[in-house]
Amino acid sequence: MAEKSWVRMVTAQTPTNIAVIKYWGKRDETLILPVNDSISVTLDPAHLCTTTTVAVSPSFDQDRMWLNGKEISLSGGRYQNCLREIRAQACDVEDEEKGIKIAKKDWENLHVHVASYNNFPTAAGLASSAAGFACLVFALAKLMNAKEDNSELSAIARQGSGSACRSLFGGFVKWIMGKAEDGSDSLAVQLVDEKHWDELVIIIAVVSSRQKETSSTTGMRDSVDTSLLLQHRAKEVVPKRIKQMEEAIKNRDFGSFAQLTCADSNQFHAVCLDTCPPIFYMNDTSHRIISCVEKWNRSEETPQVAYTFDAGPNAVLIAHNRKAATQLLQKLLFYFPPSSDADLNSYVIGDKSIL
Ligand code: 2P0
Repeated sequence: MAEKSWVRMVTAQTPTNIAVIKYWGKRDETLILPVNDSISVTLDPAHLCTTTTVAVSPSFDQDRMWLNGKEISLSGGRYQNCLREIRAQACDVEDEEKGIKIAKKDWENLHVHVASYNNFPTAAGLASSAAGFACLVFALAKLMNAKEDNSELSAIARQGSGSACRSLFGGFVKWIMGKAEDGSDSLAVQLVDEKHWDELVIIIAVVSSRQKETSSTTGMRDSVDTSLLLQHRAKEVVPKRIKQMEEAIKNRDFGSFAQLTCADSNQFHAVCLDTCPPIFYMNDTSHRIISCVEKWNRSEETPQVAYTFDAGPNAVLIAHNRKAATQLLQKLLFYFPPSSDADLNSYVIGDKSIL
């Protein structure tokens, strides 16, 4: 290895993803193995994304990480698992321009520094950990010249946060739950790329940017331990919905897509209510948004908008096309005017900017 003064850096950007068939419940908490398959849509990186710079230098004496400018501990098992797994895949690096040469065996003695920024509220049900771990693993893989493809990297990102495995791809992505005990077949695959259904417009109504009260990890654990509905959902409901959703996406069948997306969001929140103690992620504003979309969809020949809510009150609204998105924004602004008491305070436009 060359002298101590060099630093090698890589920067990557990874968008967040929104599940249309939800992941909720683990069968193995350490390896992060889910109780069912899930399907998500990845947002345009221009909007909700994480930007991560990773650096390695012989002058670093420990692994360190800063999130949105504040140092955070890397001692947690999830970070350690990702760092260990990616280091195991590290290869020789030769950067002639900078005169840097790192042999495969050197990586176990080198430390990394990580600086990560989210351009959206952290831990407010907008899947910040998904973009964060996906970006960390992707950036480290580039830094360390790991040869793994994105599906193989997804199985590493999964060990940071389950939903992170789906952010390694654009378009619509399926996380296959897998069967192997070691988790080697629990990984993400791309169903279709971002061009396949590009007339969809995703609008996120930020109902609250406060941190959620029940973390997904704790909530899932309680649901697995106490909810009978979760057992029924994982065994009977999701396998059928996954097949139907794959068909709807392949055929760009918005009516089926919207029906499945809304039903799956509602069942996920029903599982949360069926958990002991019950978990409330949505609030009154979320419920009003659902009513508004349901009423509108029923007044049309086919649904115009799908809604889905994750572990927080924010609404992810997927409009059939630009026209439906424009109408949706008009309705949102009418029912939730920014100056009223409603705490719906901003709109974040994902996927395609329509403002
Ligand atoms: C999803 N969510 O499929 C579901 C829907 C929230 C509701 O994945 O414990 O942060 O890190 O694996 O990935 C949020 O859970 O949980 C999530 P961990 P994660 O997007």
